[in-house]
Amino acid sequence: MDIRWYPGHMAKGYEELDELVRKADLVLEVLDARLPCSSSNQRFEMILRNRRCIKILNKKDLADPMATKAWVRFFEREPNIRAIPLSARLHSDAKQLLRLCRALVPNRGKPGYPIRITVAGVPNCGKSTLINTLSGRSLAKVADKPAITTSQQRIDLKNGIVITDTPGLLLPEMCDQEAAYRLAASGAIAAGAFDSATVALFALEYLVKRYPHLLEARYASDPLSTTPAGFLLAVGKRLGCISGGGEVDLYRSAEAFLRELRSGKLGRITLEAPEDIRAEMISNREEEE
Ligand SMILES: Nc1nc2c(ncn2[C@@H]2O[C@H](COP(=O)(O)OP(=O)(O)OP(=O)(O)O)[C@@H](O)[C@H]2O)c(=O)[nH]1
Ligand SMILES: [Mg+2]
Repeated sequence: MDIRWYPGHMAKGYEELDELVRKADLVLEVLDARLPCSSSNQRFEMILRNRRCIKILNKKDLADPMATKAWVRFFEREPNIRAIPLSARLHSDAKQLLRLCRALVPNRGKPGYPIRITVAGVPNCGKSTLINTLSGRSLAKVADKPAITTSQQRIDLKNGIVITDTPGLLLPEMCDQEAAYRLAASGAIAAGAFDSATVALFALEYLVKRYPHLLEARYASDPLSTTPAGFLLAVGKRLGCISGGGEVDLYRSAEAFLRELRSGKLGRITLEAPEDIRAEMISNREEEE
């Protein structure tokens, strides 16, 4: 079953974002550093037009540092694109971001002429957390669940910057289902909108190839667990997801695994590398031909 999740506030969210961006001096496009391509929203390109934009690779503390470096190089090959890795909860990172914002909009940030910043991104990527850290107060609602912010919130940082939080937005139709699986694995899609076992097995297939040592270190009770399904069983045994009949409960195991993956229990993991995306694009093109 394909993943599709487009709650009512999102259509309105696009219209309001379009209006907001027209008046913005700078847009912060927040991506998830663990899936920088899959967490990019193609509709933003149209909405942003030629607005000045910084791509923020947030949750860098959860992502593989080597992969994050590769993604920054990948994005910055395009002229005029700035990409910076960040942990939205860190004040030092937020301060550095503020300096960059001021440098990019030197003609504003004076009394009566604030720098107007819009923050946009997919759900649960850390937009509201970033705004709270920038303001030094908990003004925006934050939770580890997608679609917490459902309408815009304008916040005056009282330092010559006015910043607007926006709802996380996804595409109405998710044509790229591999991207949808990564978004689901990261926590950007509501729990009821996808099958946990399918998404867990999809993530495990990648981890078996890229990060087998992390899987083995956390779950390998059985040295034969080298397949995604084998690891899911090992997860169930390790975390005690056992049904009444004494068998491993695969659905509970999948949910427990996704919780561990999202919270960084396995270690720092990135779910896609620039070369994977290039390979996927080539194979999709070949399938279409
Ligand atoms: N580890 C880690 N967690 C983060 C980071 N930034 C945000 N989070 C967590 O991610 C979850 C979602 O954060 P929010 O700020 O609510 O995300 P959002 O983009 O505003 O989400 P929506 O309002 O649903 O669009 C929360 O549990 C945050 O604590 C980060 O840099 N590192
Ligand atoms: Mg929010």
